[in-house]
Amino acid sequence: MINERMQKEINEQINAEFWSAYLYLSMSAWFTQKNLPGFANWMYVQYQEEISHGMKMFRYIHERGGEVTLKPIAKVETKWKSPADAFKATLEHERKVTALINGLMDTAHEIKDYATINFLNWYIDEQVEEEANAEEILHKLQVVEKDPAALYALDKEYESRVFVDATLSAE
Ligand code: OFO
Repeated sequence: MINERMQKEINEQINAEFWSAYLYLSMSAWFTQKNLPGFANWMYVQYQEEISHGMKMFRYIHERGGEVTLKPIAKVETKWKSPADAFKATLEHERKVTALINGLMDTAHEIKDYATINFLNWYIDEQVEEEANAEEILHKLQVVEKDPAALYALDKEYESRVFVDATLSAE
């Protein structure tokens, strides 16, 4: 049976993951409207990943005999000043998510919930990747920003990104 405080905090994180999904879906729409289908695809895959991050927690709570409580999803931004601005917001958001995951890990250690420590290790690794990906694309965008031909060439690179379902990966 999962500890009540841990359950509450993971439920809050499910909401944060679904909010992230909503944010990236909004960015995907914005990139589509800007005629940048590669970045729109990258953000759509990111949306799918965030749903799977939330679902991985959803399943974990049930596996531990707990209760999932879904909360309302707060509104998200719908416009950004530039592609680089959208990725700057992505990086800032992922840094916040890293801090949230670290907070969950602090609780798991405090209450000696070893199963949840193990479970959360996957998210600790994932956040390293999430921040690195956003940072790399932001740097590339800052270089090409004033060169439309280079921006379209970069956009092409992200057309091939595909979704990997986190709920299927080992914990
Ligand atoms: Fe779930 O990793 Fe991004 O937010």
